[in-house]
Amino acid sequence: MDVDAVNCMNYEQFLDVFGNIIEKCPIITAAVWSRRPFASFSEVEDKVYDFIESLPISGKEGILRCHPDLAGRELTSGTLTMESQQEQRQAGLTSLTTRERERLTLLNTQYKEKFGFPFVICAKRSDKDKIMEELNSRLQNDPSVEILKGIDEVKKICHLRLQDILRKGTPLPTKL
Ligand code: 2AL
Repeated sequence: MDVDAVNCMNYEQFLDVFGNIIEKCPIITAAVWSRRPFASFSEVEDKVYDFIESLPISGKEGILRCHPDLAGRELTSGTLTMESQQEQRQAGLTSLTTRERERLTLLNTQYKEKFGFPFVICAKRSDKDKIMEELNSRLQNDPSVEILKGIDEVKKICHLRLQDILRKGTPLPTKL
């Protein structure tokens, strides 16, 4: 997909393709659509990050809260978004032993109790052992550090989702 195809998209088409580049935050995609035309595909990504950076702390926390737990209830019940399902599977979270799942659930709960938002990490750049290790270590951080770390991970997730869209391509929108 080249940037001309992106610039030709109407709002609904843009939302269809890019609506979940930040998990369950289509408002970000909706805001970025107003920043077109984009000079390149990577400018779409830059505008997403500009928008996130412009948010107050409460907005950044809100983005983190939109993320599902790793190996949480939604994974078990099959209600994750398609992207999240694929990411969690690739990190090996669909094949945890009972003991591993219980440990991750306990750490996730402790993290949420301390910070008030879920632990977020780019699952595709990790695996179940690294996730467990990182969760244990990040639990010791101050809340201000964890917001920054969490948002950094959100950007990594967004980058890979955009790469996926770019790789798969999308049919050229037909003009209405
Ligand atoms: C996720 C998710 O759903 N995909 C990913 O890479 N990370 N969730 C999370 N809490 O880190």
